[in-house]
Amino acid sequence: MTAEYRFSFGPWNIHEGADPFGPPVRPSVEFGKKLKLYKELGFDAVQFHDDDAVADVDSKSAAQIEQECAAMKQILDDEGLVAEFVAPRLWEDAKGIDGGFTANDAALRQWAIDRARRAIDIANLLGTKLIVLWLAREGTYIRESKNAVDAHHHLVDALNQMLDHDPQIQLAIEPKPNEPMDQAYVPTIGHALAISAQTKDPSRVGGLIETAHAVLAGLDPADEMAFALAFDKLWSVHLNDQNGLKYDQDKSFGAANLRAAYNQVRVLELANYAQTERYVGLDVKVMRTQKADKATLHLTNSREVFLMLLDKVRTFPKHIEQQCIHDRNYEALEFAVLKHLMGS
Ligand code: 3MF
Ligand code: MG
Repeated sequence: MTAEYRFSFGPWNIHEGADPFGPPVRPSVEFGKKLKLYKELGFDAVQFHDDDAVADVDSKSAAQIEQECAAMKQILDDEGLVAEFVAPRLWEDAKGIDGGFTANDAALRQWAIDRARRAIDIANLLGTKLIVLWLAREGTYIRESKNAVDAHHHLVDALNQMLDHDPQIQLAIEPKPNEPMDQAYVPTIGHALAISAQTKDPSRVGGLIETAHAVLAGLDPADEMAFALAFDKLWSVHLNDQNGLKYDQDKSFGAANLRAAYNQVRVLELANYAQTERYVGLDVKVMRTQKADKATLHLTNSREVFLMLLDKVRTFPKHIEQQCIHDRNYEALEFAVLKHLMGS
């Protein structure tokens, strides 16, 4: 029996279309309305930032956090949705300006750890064991501004404190090589898993691979996924697409490189990812040009492309693959893949 894939996206994927050069072009959609769209669009799980669940999270008491999360959990239950993960949004807070866990100021490093602990509490209250760490500002604009060796120790220290805070929690690092920083400290899944191995409980520190981030690192997203899958460390994905080395585009899945998208689906399928019951997450931006009433097509299109490519993976003639590999005739194998993808 083939397991079924389940899909998630983050509420930030339905957005107003502002970019660094211009203001919003669509009205904002209220959070509750976004949640109502999930099932309709074919999605089962919500990716949360901590402050999506609890606005202004730093200023709230434990009791307030509990109350607000209970209300959010009730909405999720009513909609038949689950929380996939919670991610501490350190990068939007003024305190995180120099990075959180690797800030030069020890008091700010402590703030980041405290905030991450709150994100763990929120995850528990929303019913998920997964924390995603996109280490947005953990890096530098100029190398001389930090001691990079110390920074890695600070990162391990922060991860250890999160692991201590809750013996069940799992941490998935989402590597990205640049943007907003010139250089990030954890650019690839190799770096993420090396750091995992240095923590007090490597079995609870894994990764999330985003297509665009891998492309920005000059790597193949399917191979990045395979590396994590080989060691049972792929705990989520952010499928999208990226047209070369430029700003982080978060294009619809398959839109820039259909062949690479096919290979991402193929590697997930080869490793029985669906059976792990982890989610196929999307992290896609709608084009700024899109009218408000058609501003969720990037989500449904990405999901549909995934399912169409899944069908391509499952129907690829295995005997041709085996014969070509046996003959070491990869030219023929490549042509067979292209023909299959083009429907002939
Ligand atoms: C940035 C990202 C982020 C993370 C998200 C979850 C806003 O390039 O990909 O999306 O995925 O914050 O940690
Ligand atoms: Mg992402």
